[in-house]
Amino acid sequence: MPNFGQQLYFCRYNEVVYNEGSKSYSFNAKRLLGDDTELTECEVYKVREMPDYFKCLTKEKPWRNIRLTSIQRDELLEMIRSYKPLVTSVSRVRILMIGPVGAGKSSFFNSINSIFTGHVTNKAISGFAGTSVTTQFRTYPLKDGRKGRLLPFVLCDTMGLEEQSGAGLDIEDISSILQGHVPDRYKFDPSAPFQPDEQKMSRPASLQEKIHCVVYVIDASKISLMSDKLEEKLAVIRREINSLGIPQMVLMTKVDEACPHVEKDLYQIYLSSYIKSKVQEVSSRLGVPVSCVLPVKNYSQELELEANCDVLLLSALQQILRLADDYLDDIDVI
Ligand SMILES: Nc1nc2c(ncn2[C@@H]2O[C@H](COP(=O)(O)OP(=O)(O)O)[C@@H](O)[C@H]2O)c(=O)[nH]1
Ligand SMILES: [Mg+2]
Repeated sequence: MPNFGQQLYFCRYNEVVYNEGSKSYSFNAKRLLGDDTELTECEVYKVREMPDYFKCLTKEKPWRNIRLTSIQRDELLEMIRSYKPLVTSVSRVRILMIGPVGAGKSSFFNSINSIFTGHVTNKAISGFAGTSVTTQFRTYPLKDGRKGRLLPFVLCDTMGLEEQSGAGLDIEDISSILQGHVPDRYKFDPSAPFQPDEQKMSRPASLQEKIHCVVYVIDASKISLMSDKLEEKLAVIRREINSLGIPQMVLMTKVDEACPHVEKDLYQIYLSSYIKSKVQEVSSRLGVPVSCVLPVKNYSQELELEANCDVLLLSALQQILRLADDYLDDIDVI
């Protein structure tokens, strides 16, 4: 007999027909179904108490020390505008975004572009279409203001990562991108990896053309649902990137969808024990340190910029630039 524990109630036409607190249940068709042998459906509901970390915001101090104010935003903006890559031969740091379809890669570019443009824009196509909406390799330089000068970084957007081999972005494609061989607007072919131009391959790409930091983009509410296959694929990619010495970090997107407190008020993000637990989960599943997992909320439905949202996005970018600098510093020594 199935064991439903101590509290099992059966109802028939809204009347409780069985509510004994016994541990196991013995089936009595007459009592339970009124001798109806043509039972077409039986629904079983389980009522669970909300986990504590979901119910409450921590009463202790915030788990990260970032103030989500407009002063902080202005400081970050200034710092990023005046940033110069550590090596003079590199004028702009190249950042590669990798992640499953719909995780928010294109939206991250749009969000950063919006902040520097001064209003919400949607230059990179984002949205849902089952498989990847983005099929081209796109490198997006960003401008400071509509007619402003170029900012010191380039965001590279890729096709989504899919768990099956032969679908989505391939490890060989990633390797070619990292080494700076894939041109802007190259259209990926999921059934065949990028074929480099023989002539171009004979000379290694310059440091300026290579990738200086890899950012995994992961949806906070999907991390628990990530399949073992995709986790394995990510592990292979990580090993390849590690072997090239390129730094890696994680952008954990859609924090608003993951936690109801954060959805209501983004200021609560560093008080949410749930988001903290998700950051730890992402860190252990992807094998990157907790300090390299940055929770963000991309602009998706908003029409106006908000300081708290900007601070999260810009501090993630600041972290990326710091990692890229460490990499360039290392290369320079060699
Ligand atoms: N609520 C919310 N929605 C987001 C966030 N980031 C992305 N989205 C939405 O998720 C969908 C997929 O995003 P997209 O950037 O196209 O994902 P990509 O396939 O990784 O490029 C879009 O409808 C976005 O508006 C976020 O932080 N919060
Ligand atoms: Mg996209």
